[in-house]
Amino acid sequence: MIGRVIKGIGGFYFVHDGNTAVMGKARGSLKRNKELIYVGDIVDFEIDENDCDNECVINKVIERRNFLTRPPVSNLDMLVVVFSLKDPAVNYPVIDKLLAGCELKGITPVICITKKDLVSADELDAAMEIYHGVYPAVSVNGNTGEGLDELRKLISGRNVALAGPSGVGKSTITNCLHGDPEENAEVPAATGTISDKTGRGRHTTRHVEIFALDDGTYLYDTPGFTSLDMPEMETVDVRELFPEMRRLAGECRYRDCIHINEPDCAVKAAVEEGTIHSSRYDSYLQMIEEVKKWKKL
Ligand SMILES: Nc1nc2c(ncn2[C@@H]2O[C@H](COP(=O)(O)OP(=O)(O)OP(=O)(O)O)[C@@H](O)[C@H]2O)c(=O)[nH]1
Ligand SMILES: [Mg+2]
Ligand SMILES: [Zn+2]
Repeated sequence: MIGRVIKGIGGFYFVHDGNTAVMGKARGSLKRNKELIYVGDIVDFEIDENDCDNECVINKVIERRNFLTRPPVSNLDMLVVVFSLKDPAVNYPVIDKLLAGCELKGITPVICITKKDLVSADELDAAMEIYHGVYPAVSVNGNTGEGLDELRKLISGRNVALAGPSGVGKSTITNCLHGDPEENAEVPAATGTISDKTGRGRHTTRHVEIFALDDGTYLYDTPGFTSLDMPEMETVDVRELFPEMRRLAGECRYRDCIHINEPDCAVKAAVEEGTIHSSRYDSYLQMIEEVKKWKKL
């Protein structure tokens, strides 16, 4: 049988076959080869007839489409980059780096701004404007459920994870989206409160767990991760990770233009005109600086 690993705890895995989850373990040969099983893996498994608890044995991991190491998840096709503008405040370079990581991994990003109840309509509009025409963006109130239908539509049928800083409301959204926890035979994702002293959330979600929604969406709830592993790269590679810059490829005077000090640069012109948002350009400059630093090490 073919199923998806939706949770792993201490050598035990929960495999979802499209209807229900069964608990199981890896076949000895997998363990001997030190083959890892990631949450998100599609696996070949069978029910262990000798086991009265109807546990299963995982025979084989089907080839992964992609995987992340922190957190260890596989086969994502979409990432919802979640952040709030207040409690906690947004750090755009961190968000943009996460978006750039998606570009590298071939994962489609979607932006979800939470806690819209804590800021003015103008503040929210200004934030949405940054990603307008670059990535789909929704704003939600996790407590009332406002905006969640729009998010539901965007992620429908996808293997999707929520990423973003701690305390922004990822688990709150996950709980709203997966609705009936009984059906998943799992407890709802833990939510926590922002610690008053630091203004940062406590990391209440400590492991990765996938919730199967009834529209075919596989929703991954993860600890608050804010970055994806970035490989070493050249400064000219960074521009490829910003879709709004990629679109202007070939329009600068120099083909290897990195859009900083070169004359006749289409990107700098777009930033001045406002068709590329200055916040995105600032994040780009920061990433270029980081790449230069790595190269000096
Ligand atoms: N005012 C307001 N509070 C919210 C909203 N969404 C979530 N919260 C609150 O924010 C706090 C943190 O929410 P969580 O869902 O635990 O955050 P998280 O992103 O899962 O955090 P980690 O698991 O630490 O990564 C909780 O107290 C929620 O009730 C919202 O839209 N508005
Ligand atoms: Mg959480
Ligand atoms: Zn340029």
